[in-house]
Amino acid sequence: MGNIRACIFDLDGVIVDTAVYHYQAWKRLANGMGFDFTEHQNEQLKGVSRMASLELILGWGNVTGKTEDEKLQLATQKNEWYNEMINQMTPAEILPGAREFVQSCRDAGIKTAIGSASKNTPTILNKLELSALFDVVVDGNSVTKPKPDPEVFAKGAAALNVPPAQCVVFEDAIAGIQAAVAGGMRAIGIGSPETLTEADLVVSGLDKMSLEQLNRL
Ligand code: B16
Ligand code: MG
Repeated sequence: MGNIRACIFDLDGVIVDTAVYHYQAWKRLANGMGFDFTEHQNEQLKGVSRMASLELILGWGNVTGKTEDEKLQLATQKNEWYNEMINQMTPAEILPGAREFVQSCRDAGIKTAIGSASKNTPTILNKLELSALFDVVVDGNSVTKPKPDPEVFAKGAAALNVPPAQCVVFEDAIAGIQAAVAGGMRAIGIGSPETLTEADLVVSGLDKMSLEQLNRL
């Protein structure tokens, strides 16, 4: 199977679309502090860690002077609301073609991993009944440096015991593509070629991916 031995998948925006739940929870938090939070702003939080997202939102609302403790409380409150929603998720919310493509990789002997910024990755994989499809899960609980730092994908490759040059990363965020490239891996963008300009290939979703395309990279 070509020289690709491992596929590392971002979670949000690649396997499942949790952006709508993040949006609702952040909006509730922002509204509670007296300002609005738009879908356009939510777009800018894709792939961004929870605390970094909060900092951006406080900035947009011109909120200053919050202590670290207060920021932690706000992030915890948002996460509680977010968890109420993701705990209701079912496998019906897996994005089109995602399960099938990951399974076809495994059938071809290609190793599979998740590389996500989300600390809620285990809950989401569990709710989607996808945990068994991945050999390794690296998420926000085990990384210290956010994308575009390559740490999350480098850890995935190391845990799979596959050299970066033989790994492909699937990502929907610009910072995620940059993280893959910085880690010496090939990158497939999920989204639009106009946005994900540094990717080796861009497709609209995993339903448009095939093993033949992996071979041609
Ligand atoms: P949590 P990904 C990212 O996941 C999301 O895109 C981003 O919007 C979110 O803030 C981040 O996870 C942290 O999520 O609050 O659950 O730890 O795209 O890297 O899979
Ligand atoms: Mg993502």
